[in-house]
Amino acid sequence: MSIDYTERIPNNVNLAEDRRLQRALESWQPAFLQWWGEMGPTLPTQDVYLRTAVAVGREGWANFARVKLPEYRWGIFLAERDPGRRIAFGQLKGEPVWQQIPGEHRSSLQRLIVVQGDTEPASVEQQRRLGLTAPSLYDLRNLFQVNVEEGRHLWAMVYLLHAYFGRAGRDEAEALLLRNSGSEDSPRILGAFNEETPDWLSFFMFTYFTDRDGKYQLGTLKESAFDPLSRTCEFMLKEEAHHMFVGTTGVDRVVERTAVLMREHDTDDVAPLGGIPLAVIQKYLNFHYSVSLDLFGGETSTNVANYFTSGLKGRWQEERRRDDHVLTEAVTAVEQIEGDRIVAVELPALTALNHDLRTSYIADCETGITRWNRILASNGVTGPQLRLPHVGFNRKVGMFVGCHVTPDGQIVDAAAWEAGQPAWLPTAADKVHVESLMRPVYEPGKIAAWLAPPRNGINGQPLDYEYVRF
Ligand code: BYC
Repeated sequence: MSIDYTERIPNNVNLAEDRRLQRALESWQPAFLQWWGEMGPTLPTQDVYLRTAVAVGREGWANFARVKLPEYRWGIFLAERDPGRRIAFGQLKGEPVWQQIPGEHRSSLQRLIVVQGDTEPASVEQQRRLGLTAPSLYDLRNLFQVNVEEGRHLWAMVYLLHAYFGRAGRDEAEALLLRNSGSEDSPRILGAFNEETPDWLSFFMFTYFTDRDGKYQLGTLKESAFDPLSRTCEFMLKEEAHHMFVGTTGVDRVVERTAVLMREHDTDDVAPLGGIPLAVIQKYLNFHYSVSLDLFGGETSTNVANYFTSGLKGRWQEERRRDDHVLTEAVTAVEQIEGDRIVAVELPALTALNHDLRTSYIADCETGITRWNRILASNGVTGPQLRLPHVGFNRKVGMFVGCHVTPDGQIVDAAAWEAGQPAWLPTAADKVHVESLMRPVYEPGKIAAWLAPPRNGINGQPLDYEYVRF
């Protein structure tokens, strides 16, 4: 299914055949562009070497070209429709998927789409000033790639709101541009999207941990009985892979540089040498991991049980699971707090689906840890290792709220928590040091000294390619 680029809004949904919808979206478009101008990247550029989706199939789905950022062709792209697709889980398992929304599921689906949609512009807002301090043109280009695609993911959700939710959907689409990350009066909906991303270490951690929540949440929405949502998320996931690549390889490069400095100078204190100490990397990791765990909601949730039972939101890789896909009888082990201990108890699997998704996410996060520790080892750093903190550490959502859990998983009192914090979460001094390293490096082929160069360029281009022109 090709994408029509002759339209004002590029799309593969035959927008031209639905004049009302087309007009509605065309009237949202200037508001989006105004939002991009005010809340998008602050660094002025001439053009950027960007990937743009041109088809939704497996092969050759995107092309690369120099693009003026505000002229990026944001559009509406859904994965191809499978006419035989059936609901894979819940009470309606085996029935054909929906092309329209059953009235009784309207408000729940709208809520899910709004929550998903809200995160996309939020991340662009969080990252808007990073262009001023990029460690290379390669990294700067990657930042802008992530930003334009998050903008496109906003378009994806806005399309669904306009096409399927009438007046209420149009109002929600407007509101997505009115809430802002960190705003006192109208913040973004989910906690992690109101945190700052003030430096590139935070950006790499965000794209590793928070974008990975996006992967898992989109994976569950891809299972939805509401077929247009499923198809939208399927295509978003394709774009999302690069965002996590930016995070994974970004942290790789920071860890590699730190390890080299540690070995060459035989010290853990690489800060005076212009590196980021491993302990500081660990603290940033602790922070981003814990706020990202909050994005999975409570360990037990009747919301999620209802979403599953009614077919709105499935599980990660639903169709690969070897069970009845209905789960009315199933139980699962979930951590609970018992006095000053954390123990596992059996709970109905249906209400523990957020926990189920979070478990898959945590296993995926572990792959980064293994990778980074391998980089440390291969550079001769055998002592300290990176690790994920305990799931109860620093939590603001779910059963660990109000409970002081150390990265090791010990429940401690408020005084011990206060005393331990400087060793567990970035301190003001850590942030000042990281901030002091954030100086833009905009000469083609040059890289800031606090991280290693990337292994390869983008789309086969050399590392000294002029990825961004001013
Ligand atoms: N902050 O029943 P519960 C991405 C609310 S990231 C604030 O446990 P549920 C991306 C919750 O809404 C993926 N509030 O929650 C990444 C509920 O409120 P109501 C984004 C929170 O519904 C990087 C109440 O607490 N997509 O794509 O089972 C860059 C009770 O909670 C939070 C989605 O999240 C929080 N962290 O699950 C760009 C998918 N957590 O309804 C993009 C859509 C919970 O009682 N969203 N609450 O007023 C969902 O599936 C669910 O809404 C959640 C929560 C998983 C978020």
